[in-house]
Formats: sequence, structure tokens, C-alpha cells
Amino acid sequence: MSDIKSIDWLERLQKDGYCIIPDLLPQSSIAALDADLERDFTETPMGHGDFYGFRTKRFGSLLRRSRWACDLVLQPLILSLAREVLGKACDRIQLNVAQAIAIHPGEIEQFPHCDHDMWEGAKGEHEYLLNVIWPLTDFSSSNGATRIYPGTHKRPVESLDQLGDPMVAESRPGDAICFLGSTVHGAGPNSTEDVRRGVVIGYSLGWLKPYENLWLAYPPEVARNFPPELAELAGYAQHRPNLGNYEGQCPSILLREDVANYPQATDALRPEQLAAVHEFAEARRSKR
Ligand SMILES: O=C(O)CCC(=O)C(=O)O
Ligand SMILES: [Fe+2]
Repeated sequence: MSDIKSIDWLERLQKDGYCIIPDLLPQSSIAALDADLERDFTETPMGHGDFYGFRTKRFGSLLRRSRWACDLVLQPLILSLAREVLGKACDRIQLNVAQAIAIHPGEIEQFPHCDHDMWEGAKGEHEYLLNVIWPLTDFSSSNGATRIYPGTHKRPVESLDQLGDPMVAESRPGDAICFLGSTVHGAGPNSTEDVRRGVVIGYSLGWLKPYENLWLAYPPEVARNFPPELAELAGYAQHRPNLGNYEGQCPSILLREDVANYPQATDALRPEQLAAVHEFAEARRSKR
């Protein structure tokens, strides 16, 4: 693994809007993930639509398709970057997506876009999303390597003419291509005879609607087998105050063997909220 510290990667990410971290995971883990997904890549049809691409295959729910996907989602340096980038604007981060993308020969360049445009909220105050693309095959300028437009996270882009030249994320299995939700990027065209395969793992503010429906992708009987940190990222945690609760409780109760028939609605508040409502309630109780 590279000896550049996480603080330096964070600086690059914030300065340029992206960074490519070499050799972050062993090539053998990525190869094992790719092998587990082989059948899914074969069986999945080409996408439909000018954004998804007509010669591109996509499928999600990676955490239930391969046990190796967990190593990508929980990679410690990536998680610390995600928490640094997003932590100031939320109580906890969540998994936004875990999707495989195969760009087939003949695919055209994807529309350059910012991934945070999936949410309509005001932009500019804070980031909404950190995305990490993990190549499963070598990414080259001719086979569809992601194109990233450095610095676009810091300036308004009103038309595609203002983008300038992209940085082509040439990379190989084990590398991690990280970019902010505010950075313009898109998959490149594939003019080769080979398929470019990759996986995108995204992390977003825990109070947003995630891109991938986590609870359908990972219902309790699936998430029950996840390590606790993974289950939390995959939707089995509340975002204080009380957001994402199940019957007034943390949805992680559904991962236990013994789920109460009548759970007790229980506050999950941030400390300052807890203090404020407690003070108010105490004053009202003492007046009775
Ligand atoms: O596959 C890639 O290189 C990028 C795909 C992408 O940006 C997207 O689908 O939002
Ligand atoms: Fe994208």
C-alpha cells in the first residue's frame, strides 16, 4: 500500500475533487470479487437509457452477491475519508450504492455529470456524497476509464464547453478512484474489443434517501450475516433524531433472533436535543 497518509489523500480530494489511491486492496481480493460476479455480469442485460448506457451492464446489491464486496465497503482509509468529507453535515454516513458496471465494446462516452445531482437540495455548503470506483479490470483511456474533470467541484459549470480536459483515471485492480459528489465525471467510451469492469461504492450523508434501496437490497435475513459496522452502513441504524426508525426503535432490532411483537418507542436524540427536551419535560412534570 502507498505510504501517503490519509490526511494527504483528503487534501488532494478536497483540492482537486478526486484522488486515485494505488494498491489499496490486494489484487487477489478484487479478483475473487470479480470471479463471484462472473455469472451476474453474463446474465445481466445491457442497460436502457442514455445515462445508464445501451452497451453498459449494471447491477447492484453487491453485498449479497459476494462476500468480498464487504472489504471494499469497509476499507478503513476509504471510510475515514468518507467520514472526513461528510461527517460535518450528518450524524452518521450511510452506504449510498454498491453497484457493478461493465462497459462493453462500442459504448460511447457517458454524459459528464455530478452524482450529487440525484438530490435536489441546495449545493455548495457541504458535500453530499463520496464515490469510490474500484477497477475489476485495467482501466485505460481506450476501454472506458472514468473521466474526471479536476476542480469542477469548486466552480459552477453551466455548459459542457466549460469543462476543460478530463483526467483519465487509468488504473488497475486494487486501486481506488475517489471523487466527490460535486465533481464532474463520466465513464469513457470503449473503443476496444474488451469489457471494462468496475465497481462503484458510494457513501452519502446518513439523512438522505440513498440511491440504492438498501432495505430491499439487504433485507434483515441478509443483513443479519453482516458484521455490525456493515449492517449500520447498510441501513440498520438510526440517524439522530429518530430518523429511519422501525417501530420507534433502531432498525437493527430486526437483525436479532428475538424481535419484540410490541417494541417500545424510544428516543434516539443528539445530546443537545436530549438535554433540551429533558429540561422542558422536567419543568412540566414539576408543575403538575
Ligand atoms: O463507470 C464509470 O466509470 C462511471 C459511472 C458513473 O459515473 C455513473 O454511472 O454515475
Ligand atoms: Fe457518476
